[in-house]
Amino acid sequence: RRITDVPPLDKTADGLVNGIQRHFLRTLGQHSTSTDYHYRYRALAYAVRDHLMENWKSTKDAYEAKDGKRAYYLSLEFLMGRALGNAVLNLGLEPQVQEALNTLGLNLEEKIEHENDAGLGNGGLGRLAACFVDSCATLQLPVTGYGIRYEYGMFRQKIINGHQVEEPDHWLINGNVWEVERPEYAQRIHFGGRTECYHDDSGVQRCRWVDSHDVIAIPFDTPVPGYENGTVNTLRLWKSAATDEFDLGEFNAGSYPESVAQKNEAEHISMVLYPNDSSENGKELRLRQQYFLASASIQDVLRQWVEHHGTDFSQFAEKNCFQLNDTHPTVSVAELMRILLDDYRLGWDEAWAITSKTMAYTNHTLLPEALERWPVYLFGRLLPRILDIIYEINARFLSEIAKHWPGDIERQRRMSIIEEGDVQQVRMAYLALVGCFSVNGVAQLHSDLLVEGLFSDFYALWPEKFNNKTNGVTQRRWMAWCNKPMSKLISETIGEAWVTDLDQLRKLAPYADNKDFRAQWAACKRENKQRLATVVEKECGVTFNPDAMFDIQVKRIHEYKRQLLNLLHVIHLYDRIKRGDTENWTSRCVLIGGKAAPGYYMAKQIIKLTNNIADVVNNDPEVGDKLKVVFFPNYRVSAMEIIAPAADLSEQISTAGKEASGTGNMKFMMNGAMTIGTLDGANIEIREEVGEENFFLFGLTAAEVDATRGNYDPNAIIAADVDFSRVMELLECGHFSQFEPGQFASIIHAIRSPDDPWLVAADFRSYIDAQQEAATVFQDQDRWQKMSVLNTAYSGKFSTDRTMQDYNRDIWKLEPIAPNGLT
Ligand code: DL6
Repeated sequence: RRITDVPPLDKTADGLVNGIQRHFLRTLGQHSTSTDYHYRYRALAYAVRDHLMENWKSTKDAYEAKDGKRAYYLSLEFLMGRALGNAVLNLGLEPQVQEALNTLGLNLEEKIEHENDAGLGNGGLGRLAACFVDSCATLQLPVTGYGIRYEYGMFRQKIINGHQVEEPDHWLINGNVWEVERPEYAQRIHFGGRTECYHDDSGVQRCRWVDSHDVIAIPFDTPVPGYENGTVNTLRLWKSAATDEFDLGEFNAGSYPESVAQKNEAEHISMVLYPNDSSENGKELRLRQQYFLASASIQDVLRQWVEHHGTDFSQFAEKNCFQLNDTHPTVSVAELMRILLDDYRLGWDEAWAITSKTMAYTNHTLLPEALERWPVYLFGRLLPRILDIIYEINARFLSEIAKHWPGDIERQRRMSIIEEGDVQQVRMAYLALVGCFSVNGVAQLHSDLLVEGLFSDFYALWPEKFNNKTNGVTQRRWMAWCNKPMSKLISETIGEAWVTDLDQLRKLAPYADNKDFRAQWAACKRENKQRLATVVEKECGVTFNPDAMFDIQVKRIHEYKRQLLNLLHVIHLYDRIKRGDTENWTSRCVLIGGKAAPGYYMAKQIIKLTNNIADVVNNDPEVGDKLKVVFFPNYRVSAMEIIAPAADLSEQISTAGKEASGTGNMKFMMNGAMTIGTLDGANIEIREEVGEENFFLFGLTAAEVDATRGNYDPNAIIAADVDFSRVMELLECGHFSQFEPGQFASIIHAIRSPDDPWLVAADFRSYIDAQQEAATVFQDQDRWQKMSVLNTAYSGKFSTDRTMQDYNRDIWKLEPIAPNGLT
């Protein structure tokens, strides 16, 4: 018998019971009296994972047999969240798992709580990557995700005396059932050293990287299951390790710290995720992480290529595509060049033709501080050979510019990959623009603003490179899994096809006029609100009334996202209650959640202000149920699975032109929340899809925001608006900082500053009015529920299945491949 001759798995509840018992006893060594519930979770997870393993293997075999084109999604972040529920859903095993757990006296929801979120991302960009790999598996596209296996993910947020306190997130502490180590595919990564030039056997001058201090990259693979289709794709995450575990000489000589110094330094690379979502501070370790990911992943792809095709790279570009998630992995452009030139001895032109047909770049932000630049001296010290190659790419590029725009020195300076100045810098976005055949933004407005502004010089040169790919989210996690009551109602009403074809939801639209359906819809929403209320009570000690409007803003805390504007509205409502202006009052429960970058003072002040306002409002008997406010601590993927289905009102209130797309906005819409928002990012497309009558619009447009600069007088705006003046008075008299005088001085100053880039005051009045309109409509529950149904019905565009089809049609051009005998 062969080692692979394993009897088929039993998919029945009984089979699962056997699997759980077997893993509990034989894999984990537990016995019946063991009360450590974590082991019960793991036994269940192993039993479910068993059902993925064979499909994983058949998927790989099918991809190899087909030898078709492959794509690789390179990202410093994959915010995967929990895996168990997603696997159960995608395998179609939920009824059997429920039954098996009943038999064993266990409960699925409870077990799921034992899994730590894989929080290997900051926010939207990382979660997008997770939704992308999910959709690729469902579409049976041969796409591999490549990232870093951070030992510590996004920090855990505690709130102490209203302040954010960060704690390390050791998510791997109890082991990780979902990963498989693949030491046989480890790669060696160079750092430091120098470039040496020499003549090869044919007398051609070549270069190589010598005297480097190397690190080993060890891959850990996570299965990514498609929805009931037999496909299981791979997310390959790299862990760093030393080339030598320790220096035995040093150890024998009695100096233990020195003996493990190299090991420690190497392991630092994959130790912790950088918790900054929009500004990188030129940290050396971050550049190490970026190169580590790029080099390990590209070497891995080339290893597979050479295994199957030898060193003939003539077809490489036709069969491979790297999608670079933001500027973070764009050093890949130079790394692929290096390997082709130095290791496989291709000529420059040949290597460049391959590289520039293989690399594609996605931009995720217009904020200038998020466009990474690295000091040349740092680059040269850490990656000397890579810097040589970037210089050469730049020299050739600048001569192209000179030919295209003769004599235009200013343009050459503007477009150069190397920025001149006191400290020369490598502009990573420009390296991507020069080296990639495709450059996309993540919503239509964002893509338009990129070519009109930030990248206009490059657009003038290569208009054909630029395209838009509006983001999405996966409806499997963000509806089918997290919103069971609504999913059930939808499937009973229009069938189940929406799970893999979200446009099907349009069939719900006529039901918006059906009173019975609306009542059922409202009942689902209420159940979800009750579930969130229970969590809020536990986490924040505040009682949310499920009949009130749940008004929610969850996302990273950043000034451009304008949580502050939300707070000004809350203060306004509080002021109205205190003044007795409560006729036809709509009760609200306001929930704000999100993490602030640890070094971002203003963001942390916004958290503190939220908590202080919440203290005053929630403890005032005169306010009672009319208004409740909480700051939801440690916002993360698994929290959003409870929050999104419960929202009535989705706050998408960034300064127009600043939010590239947003994806939380899509999750809320899909779950039947109404958006209150500016014309920013994907809000514009959400409004187009659902119709302007089902969206609460306010605020300046991106063009008006630009026109307001230099011509902005917030103090005059405040003085001319009685409500606004009263709000500022409450803030300024210390009403929310009774025992902390001056606590919010910087916030007050920011609102009143003519230089406030986020124009909070400019949008105050139209925001308050839009909020009032939302409150009025909420009182007409018939109308509200109708709008809610329509929001879900028209959310089909915002599935990552559509986004991935767009990437595939325009950029990757892959053929779907079904594993043998399975569809
Ligand atoms: O594309 C995913 C996501 C967008 O939805 C957000 O609008 C955008 O802010 C975010 N961008 C980043 C990049 N920041 N940095 N660096 O996180 O991407």
